[in-house]
Amino acid sequence: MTSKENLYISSTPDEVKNAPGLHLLTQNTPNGQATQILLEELAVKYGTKWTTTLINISTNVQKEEWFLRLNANGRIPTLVDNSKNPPYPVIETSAQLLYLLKEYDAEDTFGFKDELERNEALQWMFFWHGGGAPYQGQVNHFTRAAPEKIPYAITRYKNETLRVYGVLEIRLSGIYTGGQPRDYLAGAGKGKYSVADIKTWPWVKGWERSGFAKEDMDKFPHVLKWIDRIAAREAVQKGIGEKYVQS
Ligand SMILES: N[C@@H](CCC(=O)N[C@@H](CS)C(=O)NCC(=O)O)C(=O)O
Repeated sequence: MTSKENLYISSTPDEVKNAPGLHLLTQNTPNGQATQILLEELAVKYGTKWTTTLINISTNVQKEEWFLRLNANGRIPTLVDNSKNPPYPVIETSAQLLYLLKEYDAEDTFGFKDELERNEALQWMFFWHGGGAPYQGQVNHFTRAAPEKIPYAITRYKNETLRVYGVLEIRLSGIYTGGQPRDYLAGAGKGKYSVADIKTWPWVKGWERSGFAKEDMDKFPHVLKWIDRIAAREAVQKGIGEKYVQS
C-alpha cells in the first residue's frame, strides 16, 4: 500500500487529494467512458457518490509526477478511493470496473454471484481489454492522429477490429451455441447487462468515428442491436454525456 505522503505531493491538485471518497480522473474517451458509465449506473442503483477531475490528455498532464504517483502508466482513466486508508488508487479500466463491483455493488447488479457466470464476464472483459480496445485504438491513431497515412497499418488494424467485431457477432447471434441470440455478452440464457458490456460498448459504439462504413457493420446485425440496447440506458447516456465534456 502506498502511504498518503507518497501518493499525494504538493503539485497534486487539491480536488484530487481532498476528494472525500471515490475520485475519477478521466477524459471522455472510450476508456474513460467505461468507468464513467459504471459509476453512473451505481449512482442510479445505490446513490453512489464520487467526484471527477477532467483531464486533457493532449496537454500531457497525465505524465506529470503527481499523476504518475497515482498511475505509473500515465493514462486515463485513473480511479482513487480516498475512503480507504491509505487512499487506494486503481489503474486500468477493467480493474476499475472489478474494484467498483466488489466495493460498491453489494448486490452484484452489474456482475454475477454465480462463479461460472462471473468468469464468463471476465472472459469477455479480458477479450476486449486485450484483443479489442488496443486494435480499435490503433485504427483511430493511424487514421486520425498519425502524421502520415500508412496504408499497411490502417488495413491491418481495421481488419483486426472487424475480426473482433465478428467475434462479438458470433457470441451475440448464438450461431454456434444453439441459435438463440443473446442480449448481453455474459450470463446464462440471453445474458445480463454487466461489466463485460460496459467495458466493450464504449469502443464498439464508435465504429463510425473509427472510419468503418455502414456496409462493414451490416455483417454484424446482432452487434448493432446490442449497441442500441445499451445506448438506451439513461446511465449510459449520462456516462458519455455533457458532464464529461471539457468546456
Ligand atoms: N489499458 C488502459 C488504456 C488507457 C488509455 O490508453 N488511455 C488513453 C486515453 S483513451 C490515454 O490516457 N492516453 C494518453 C497517453 O497515452 O498519454 C485502460 O484500459 O485503462
